Amino acid sequence: MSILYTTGRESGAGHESRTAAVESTPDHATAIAHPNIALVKYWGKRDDSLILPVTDSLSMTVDIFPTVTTVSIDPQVRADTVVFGEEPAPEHIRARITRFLDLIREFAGASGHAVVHTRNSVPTGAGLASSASGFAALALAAATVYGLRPDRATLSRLARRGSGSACRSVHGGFALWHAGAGWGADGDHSSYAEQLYTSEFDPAMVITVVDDRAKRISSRDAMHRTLSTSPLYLAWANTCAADIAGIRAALGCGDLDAIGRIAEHNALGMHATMLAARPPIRYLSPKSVAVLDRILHLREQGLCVYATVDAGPNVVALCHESDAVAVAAELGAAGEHIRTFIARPGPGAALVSGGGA
Ligand code: 2P0
Repeated sequence: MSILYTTGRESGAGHESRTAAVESTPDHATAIAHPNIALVKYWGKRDDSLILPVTDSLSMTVDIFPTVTTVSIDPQVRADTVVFGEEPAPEHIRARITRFLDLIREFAGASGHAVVHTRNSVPTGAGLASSASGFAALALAAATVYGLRPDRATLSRLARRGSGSACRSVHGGFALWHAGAGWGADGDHSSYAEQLYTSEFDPAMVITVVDDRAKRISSRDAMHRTLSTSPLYLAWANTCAADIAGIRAALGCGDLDAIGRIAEHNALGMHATMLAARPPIRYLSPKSVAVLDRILHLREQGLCVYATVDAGPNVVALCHESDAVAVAAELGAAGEHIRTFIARPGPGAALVSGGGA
């Protein structure tokens, strides 16, 4: 039996980039999207401005911590306005969102400034990046109010321009981001995520927050430094194609052990590339290592549980859903002030209102 986690229409095609303008365009649209956790990481861009990655990556969209974003066109305002929760967004974020809206407006041949309201449900400082869910929701809501009806591949490409990992949150369940080939328009058209079909199985993730402080170096800067200075970078990047093939095969037969084994070595390999960067980047903390040790210990006791770690100290354990509560209890006891959150495969980006949601 195949499983498809989705709330939206899928398209595997990547080249039908222009989408039909809708006949009647709503004056506002609200979209929801969830974060994703990569099992084969995206680490390194071949083009910074188009956000074209060096390697393919593969992730699971989760069912917790959604972002809900409303975009309204307001002919009265003289610049885009961005509100996070109840507060105006900091200027550098407003500027990044305006650059993204400019892209959407250019793509749609539309004009008019927007008011953007975004609400993240990630608990403050949970250490989970909200840029993936944020730009996936924003891409869908903004495309809709500016009169586009993008298919999933095109929506994924648009979301990628906001933040690379956002192109995977367009899809529910497991998604593969094709790095694509070439540069400029060729690269842009060929770099998008598609949803992967899986056998029936019961994956869960235990998100283990060991440190909720802001990181000292952003993933964008860390990625750049690793690519330009780490002698280990190419060795790691060269392993990603085989890791993707291995996980795709394992998804096809629901082999969580194989998925976890590959995800763990891919993530630790990515951290090794950073440790070898100049100057080095070390996101893993003593508490991260304590959690990694617990995961190893649980595995030695016969549990199917594996680790992945993003660009930060927090560890995500991949396990069977039936083991998740026990795994969370064990990992939560690895040190003081550790919080755990259990996630399952979640849905793709979806319209909540506007555009015939
Ligand atoms: C990932 N990360 O695959 C990897 C693993 C972090 C570690 O995608 O520069 O915030 O906006 O494209 O998407 C974080 O990178 O970076 C990320 P930009 P993004 O999930």
